[in-house]
Amino acid sequence: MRPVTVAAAQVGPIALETTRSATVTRLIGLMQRAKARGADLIVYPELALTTFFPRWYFEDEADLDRFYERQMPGPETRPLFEAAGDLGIGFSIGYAELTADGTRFNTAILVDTSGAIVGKYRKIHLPGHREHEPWRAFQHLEKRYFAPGNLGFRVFDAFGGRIGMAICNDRRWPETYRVLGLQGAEMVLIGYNTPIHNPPAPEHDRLSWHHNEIVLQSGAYQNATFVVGVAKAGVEEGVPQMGGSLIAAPTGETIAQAVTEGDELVIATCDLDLCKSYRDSVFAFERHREPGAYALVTGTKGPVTPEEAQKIDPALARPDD
Ligand code: CDV
Repeated sequence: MRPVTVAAAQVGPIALETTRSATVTRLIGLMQRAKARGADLIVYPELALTTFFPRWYFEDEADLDRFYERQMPGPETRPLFEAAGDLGIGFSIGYAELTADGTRFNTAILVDTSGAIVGKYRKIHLPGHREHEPWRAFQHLEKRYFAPGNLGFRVFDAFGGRIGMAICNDRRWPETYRVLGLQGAEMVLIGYNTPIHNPPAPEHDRLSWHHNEIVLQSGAYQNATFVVGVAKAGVEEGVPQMGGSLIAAPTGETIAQAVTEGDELVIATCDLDLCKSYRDSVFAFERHREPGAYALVTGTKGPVTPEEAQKIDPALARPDD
């Protein structure tokens, strides 16, 4: 057995004016409670240090800067790293990153039980829109405020296993999990901020929890990995965001799930050896995958006509005798 006790630290709303230090103190409280309940690793949501600021249009780029971290740890976040080191617990957290060359990323890091950063991921699938769209009840300006991640989907050997990270909208895309699965990921950590109301498609609203659960479960099952989904939940600055934080096993089952829309620890002890049974049988990639038949997956970004598809994958044009 290779047990890892993981705590999905669902976080309730963070107000616009809440200070970084107040939020870090709150996150440390969750960390202490997780440690008391035996956790080796605590996972915080996407952009966990501030309110979900892409819901506002800021005309002046300078107004944005207060939401971003220029260093990690920085003066206000260092106490989180120190608490982790003192308690001997690892963590993963999402935050807005502003690099030295001025690039903005939606980032997550993995920190080991000594308080050292051992992995970084920058969000690749950025949802929403780039321009101000006043008709919406609220904005979702991730495409404006972040560049697409440039680190790919990497795995990190830590906590006695192989860990991958993804962020929010990434969880809806099978490619995310498959790229991590092909590198042997045994646990994928995914923080999210998901408004229940989807302005361009309000007919999806009632299905938010269903969609969350099916993508996390299928990502886990189809790639023989645990998946930890962690929400920033509740009504934040007037916008209801879904909770539903959960831990899915390689069986495809949810083994622990939040019951509130506020601060809540969702904890499970995950035996990473459970991944092996699926990876050695139905999802033994090296025996059963047929990448030669998947040319369209990387050969086009959007839908193509059947004729265009044949140019990308000549097998689609072959006479069927
Ligand atoms: N933060 C996100 O990436 N949110 C998206 C919403 C906008 C659909 C999500 O996929 O949950």
